[in-house]
Amino acid sequence: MFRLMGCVAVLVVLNQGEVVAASEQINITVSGKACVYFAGQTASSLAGASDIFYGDHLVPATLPPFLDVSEFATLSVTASGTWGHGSSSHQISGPDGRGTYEATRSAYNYFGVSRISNAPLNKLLGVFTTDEGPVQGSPPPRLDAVLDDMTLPDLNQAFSIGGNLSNINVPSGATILHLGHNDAYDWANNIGSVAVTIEATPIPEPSTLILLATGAFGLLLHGWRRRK
Ligand SMILES: [Ca+2]
Repeated sequence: MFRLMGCVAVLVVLNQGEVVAASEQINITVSGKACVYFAGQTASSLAGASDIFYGDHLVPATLPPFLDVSEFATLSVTASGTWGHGSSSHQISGPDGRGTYEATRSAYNYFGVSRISNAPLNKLLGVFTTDEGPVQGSPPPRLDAVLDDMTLPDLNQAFSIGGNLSNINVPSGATILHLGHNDAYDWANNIGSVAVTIEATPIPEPSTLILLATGAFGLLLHGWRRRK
């Protein structure tokens, strides 16, 4: 009888182990016009603003596409396609970007997302936020795409993704990932788009953990009965 219970427990462990490991695939199209520094804004956030770097550019097309990450622990991203600037032949590249590093204008600090350092023009970027969005005027410290680990961004820090980045840690409290295109300013004249695929690994649920613990206990009991 105890041996039978042990076997049942093993089956529970295997079954629940599959649930924990199962990832979810999400596909999302990111326009070349998408700006991660506009995460959490609306097209009317700056109606009438006079700053030349963003006053005319916070429009529906430049708001970054986003996805709900509240249920996920890690994300692995791949992306393909081309995007660029202004016309069909101007500064085109894939999501890994091109040329030298492109620094976004400091005026974008206004929105509360810290600007990535040392990422090439056109690189695919992301930023994690809460549902409330970033705090205007208070961006966190900037990440450096060369020196810092891009799989460990904090809330409201733009980070560099490119065409392939695995096991990005969803920071504590994050509910949304926003995606966009690295540019200095003026996202509104950009062209093209990138197709992004995200393999998202769920956060283990407490009920799953309890079942795993129950299964482990069953294994121990099974071993103990066998030795006895
Ligand atoms: Ca541009």
